[in-house]
Amino acid sequence: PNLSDDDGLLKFPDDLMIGVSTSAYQTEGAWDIDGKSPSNWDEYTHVKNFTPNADIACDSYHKYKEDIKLAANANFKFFRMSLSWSRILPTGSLENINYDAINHYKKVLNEVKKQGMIPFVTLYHWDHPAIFDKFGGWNSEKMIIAFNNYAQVVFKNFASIVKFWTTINEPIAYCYYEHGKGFLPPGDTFEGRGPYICGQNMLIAHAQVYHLFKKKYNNYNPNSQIGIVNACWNFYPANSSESESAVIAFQYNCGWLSNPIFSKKGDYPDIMKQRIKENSYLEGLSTSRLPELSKSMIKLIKGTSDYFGLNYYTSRMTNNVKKSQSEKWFDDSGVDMTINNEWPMDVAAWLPIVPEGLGDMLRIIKNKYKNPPVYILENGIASDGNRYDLERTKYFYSHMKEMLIAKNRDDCNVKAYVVWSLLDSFEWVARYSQPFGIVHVDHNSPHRTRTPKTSYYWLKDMIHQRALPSTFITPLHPPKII
Ligand code: GBH
Repeated sequence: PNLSDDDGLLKFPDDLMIGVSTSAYQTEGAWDIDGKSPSNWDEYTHVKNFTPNADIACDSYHKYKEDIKLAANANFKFFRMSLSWSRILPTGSLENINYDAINHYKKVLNEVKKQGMIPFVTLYHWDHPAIFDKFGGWNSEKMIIAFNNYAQVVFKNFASIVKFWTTINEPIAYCYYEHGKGFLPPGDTFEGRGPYICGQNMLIAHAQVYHLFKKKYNNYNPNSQIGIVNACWNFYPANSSESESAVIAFQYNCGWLSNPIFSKKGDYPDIMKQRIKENSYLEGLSTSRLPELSKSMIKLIKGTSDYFGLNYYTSRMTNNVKKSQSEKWFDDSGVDMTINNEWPMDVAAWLPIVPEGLGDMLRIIKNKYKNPPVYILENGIASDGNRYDLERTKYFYSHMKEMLIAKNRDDCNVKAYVVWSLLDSFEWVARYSQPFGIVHVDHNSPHRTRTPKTSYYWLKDMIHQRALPSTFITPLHPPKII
């Protein structure tokens, strides 16, 4: 399309905020400092001898002012971060509130505001006091109570400073990898059941915390908002006779925990309930492996998000398959997922680059869930480690373009686009091999020196201009420092 076609379409409307994201465990380090207890991840990385691990990570616990300044200098308006549960409640109990941690986060949050940004705070980005794993972590209902306690302390101390809240980041990714595949702590392999139980406990914990917030803390700050973030991949049928497979895949991925909150009827998607029950009976079980949500639970959960929190990274092709013998949550769908070999690949093997998937996902959300306000809270790639990160810059261009077209042409109610991530940080089991940052961090230096990449300067420029050019213009190397 030429410039005149795009005129207007590629402008950033006034109600669109651009932000940048981090998470506590991936950046803070200071794993045993100022009263913090070991988290599930500290325990796991130590037991498994991760080298390097996240004991220091980006040392953001000490270098937070520099990080916040970097974000502010790039013109970002939202600063998304998470809190470390094991810092705030080291024993998990309300009897031991760690005021050093509270004071630390007060300083951080006030710094964000002082630098002219709006803090967007996630309560739970996958790290919790390690002791909880002794009773099964999120596979136990005890976690629901523990999460309520933690949320209460956080809200009491920070609800007057923070307006934008997220309860849980990507519940399904956590549940699938931690309680299904056993890749992540505590390393359970409980496929076919673990993820469903974990997902249900998180959903209930989320809903209770939403209600707690609305009842007691909503007016600490006018127009506060609280919601959940789901990672949604988009699905394309491998051929036209398989179109149903893409619809089903959506329900097992995005719909699983979105339907109970955003649909009119509530509850898990019908196709999930039906297929998992059928599969369970075929396996000789007398009840479904997917736990049931009672009527009162369905009611409790419905509507518990002030916005649709969306992390979008990638997409898959789908086709129908017969039920396999193994019990895996995705097998229950009867859908197989593949990567189209025409899609360019990121260095992360799970991440083919499919920008149109973001636009299509936004249109699906609009049509399925009555056009809720959407906060895109993560979007990014790990390629490349280079400071002249052309691949990443192009990725942001193509995804922001899709987002703007969905908003400006199709009236999708997108309110925020938040980049993942500010820093090259601890990328979970991939350690430091997948640098998602727009700022390079030298993990070999004790200073963890930060150097902005080309994508950082490019984003700064775009946010300043509040419009994208109609075609991608290759930025200069080395970046022009503005
Ligand atoms: C997000 O999850 C997370 O919220 C964020 O913390 C993370 O840094 C970011 O993505 C980038 O990865 O290698 O086959 O075991 C995205 C969902 C779930 C995708 C785990 C990668 C591991 C796939 N992620 N998954 S594999």
